[in-house]
Amino acid sequence: MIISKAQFKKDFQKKMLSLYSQEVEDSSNSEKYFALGYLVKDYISENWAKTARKYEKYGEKQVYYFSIEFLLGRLLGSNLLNLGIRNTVNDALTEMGIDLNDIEKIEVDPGLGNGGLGRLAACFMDSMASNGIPGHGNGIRYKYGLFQQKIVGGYQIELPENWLRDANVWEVRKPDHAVKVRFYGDAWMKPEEDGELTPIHTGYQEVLAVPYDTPLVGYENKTINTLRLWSAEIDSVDSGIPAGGSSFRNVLSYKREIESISEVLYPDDSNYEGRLLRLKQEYFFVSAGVQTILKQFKELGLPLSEFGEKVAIHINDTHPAVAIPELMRLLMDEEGLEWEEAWRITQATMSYTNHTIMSEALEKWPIDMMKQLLPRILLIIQEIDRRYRESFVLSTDINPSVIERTAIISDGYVKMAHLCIIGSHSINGVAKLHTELLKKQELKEFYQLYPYKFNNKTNGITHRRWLMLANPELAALLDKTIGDSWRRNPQDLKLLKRYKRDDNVQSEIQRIKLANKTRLAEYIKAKNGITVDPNSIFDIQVKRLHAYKRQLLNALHILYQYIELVTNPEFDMLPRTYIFGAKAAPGYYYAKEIIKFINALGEQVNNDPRVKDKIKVVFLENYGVTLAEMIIPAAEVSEQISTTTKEASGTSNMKFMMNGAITLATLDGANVEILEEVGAPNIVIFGMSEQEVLNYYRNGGYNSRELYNSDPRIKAVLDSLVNGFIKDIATEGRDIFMSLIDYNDEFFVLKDFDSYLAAQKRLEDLYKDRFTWNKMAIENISSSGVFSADVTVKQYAAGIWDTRMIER
Ligand code: BZD
Repeated sequence: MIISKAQFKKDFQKKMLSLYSQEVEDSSNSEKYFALGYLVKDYISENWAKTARKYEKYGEKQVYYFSIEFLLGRLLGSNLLNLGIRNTVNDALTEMGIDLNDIEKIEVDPGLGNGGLGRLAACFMDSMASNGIPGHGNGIRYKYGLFQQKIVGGYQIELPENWLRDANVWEVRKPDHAVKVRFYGDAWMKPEEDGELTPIHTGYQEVLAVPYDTPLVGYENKTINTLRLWSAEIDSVDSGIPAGGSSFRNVLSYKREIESISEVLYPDDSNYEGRLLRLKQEYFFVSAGVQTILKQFKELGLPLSEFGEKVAIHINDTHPAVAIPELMRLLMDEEGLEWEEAWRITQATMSYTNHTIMSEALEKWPIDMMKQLLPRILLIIQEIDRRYRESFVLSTDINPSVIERTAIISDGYVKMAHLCIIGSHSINGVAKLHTELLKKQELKEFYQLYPYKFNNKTNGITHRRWLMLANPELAALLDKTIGDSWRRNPQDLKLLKRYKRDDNVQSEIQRIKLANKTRLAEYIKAKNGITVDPNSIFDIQVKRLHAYKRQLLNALHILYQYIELVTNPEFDMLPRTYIFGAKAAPGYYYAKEIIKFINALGEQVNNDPRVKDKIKVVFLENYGVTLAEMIIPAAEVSEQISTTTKEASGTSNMKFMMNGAITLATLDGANVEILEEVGAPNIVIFGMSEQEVLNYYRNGGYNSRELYNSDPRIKAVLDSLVNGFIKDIATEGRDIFMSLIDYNDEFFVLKDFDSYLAAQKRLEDLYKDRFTWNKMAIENISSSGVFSADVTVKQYAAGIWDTRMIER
């Protein structure tokens, strides 16, 4: 959109008056944020309505991305950017004596996701809108996002994340579009006189699902898609009140029960009640979404048989898997279709992405739980399962044990990944290696049955948030050097390659990195009270804390350097600042112990005069999207050190690369493709190969105690965990020691230790030669374009959803 500074100023002043009855000069930063936010939403509104009409007019196929998480990050900055008015607004505000950055900081970062999966959904939303793909999100409007993390005495403490305390300027509540979702009751098939069976569902509880819509603004293309998040509300006091009647107390507790459905992201699932609530959440947003999509489709006046040509529903991991039986239910019970036709439409509509091969993360629900909560849905799943099994009756080349293992219902559980594979036309992994592992290991039998359903879609990130917004100085340098076509076509970043030896560009890259490091150093000083030298190497690992991601390997290497520094007069190293950011799941005890270990290590190293400031260890609390936007542009080393085969893709690896960090990596997930793109001289690879890891797992692991006894470095490091050398980790040190030695080092931390040390040394040698290092940084930036989510969503659109892009 185009707007003059003068017009904007007028609009802003008017908005301030209408909202707060006061002048801009007299307003607080918070008031300025809300006035600006509501004004930007007004700017968005016109094209929001138009986009919907345009899609309708051209009869465009619509994609609905169903995800239990959307980790959007702050929206003021990205909306201004995508509307194309960020510079104008910034200049106008500056003239009014206002700093846009100060205002942007007021916005709460809505933490409606755990990590990579939720952030991927958000990147895809941005990229779909920016490429004119009619793609909308469907999820839950949690009242509380992922917990806020505080570090107290080195330990993680969790506090509620009340992100809605102040108004959310971006959402629009649409009570008139509310729908009802049914839980509990009894369901059965009633035989009719004509021999037909009619589905009956009685005694259910009805929950009102109220949608809140958030605009998803495309980059300078007038496209505004919609993220629809559902909130659970009590319908009317006489619907479904439990036995005991509608006394005030009963109504209140009933209201609380209903509202708890959209209360918190990922409730504790270590007990039965928690798990039941999770299943409720899944069906809640899925049913509301599918009902609405079907209703909108019917308004087009087309026959239901064409549903799959006009609608694609994408199932982001198995959490929305009940979309499959839910669409079947609506098509049969509400629309009167026969099973076969409903099934054809459902398969044509649904597609599924798998995000993990970790078997403990694969969802399965006890049949009894499903029977209690979703009786009609269970009947449909049982019928899908029965027909699946029956479809093999005549085939002689399929082993019955294969059918048993791939069935949806077995051992008393409903297996959600199996439901997704059987009920969808497409299943994809999120990086080449991950997809290959699905095909040859985890889902091998399904791959043999349905090879045509399997495909790879390597993850991507939006270069608008992760480069343009997070690193404006680098973005400006790119514009100046190679023109600004990369903004629309991120693969044009490769034009920068020509400048990898250019003195000017090299020194600019280095200057910008230093500026970003300095900014982060100031933040660290303010937050953690630690002084770090912006001229030291900034070595960063930020991601969820999980044993397979191996923050422990990083920490043990720091401990190794520390021991060397204080015991070996010969040892020398370049000064390095190790930065961590990681939340541990509240019930994940071991992960929390590693957080404590890192903090204790930092406390000691940072304050030991013998270290002479060669090492600083910083743990930044409450890692999330907003913090990532400051941390990632300041990184020089990107730690991507998961146990090979365990990280499905990773996406922070792509963000770091795009910002000129050098990746220190195992050949896991998308690191493999990063290596392919950037070339071996521009990345530092270490660790076991996929084959070695798989072989060890097949043979029950390796002998870590032997390694401990034979490698003096490992022995010194591990002993210092338990002999009091590192203070204040008596319990944690012992538990970590035991996990590595007594429990045989499940994630090969020690097995990869030697190789990791050597890689760290190579990295340091490379850093000593600034010309080489800057050249590597430039190679990384210029090779990162293929990891733009724009590329990824276009592959989904062409290969899975069969959607067109609308002309900009
Ligand atoms: O998904 C992550 C994978 O671990 C990454 O390798 C990958 O890059 C991203 C995106 O594909 N998985 C998750 O983030 N998973 C979850 O957050 C999650 C949430 C709820 C329940 C189970 C898993």
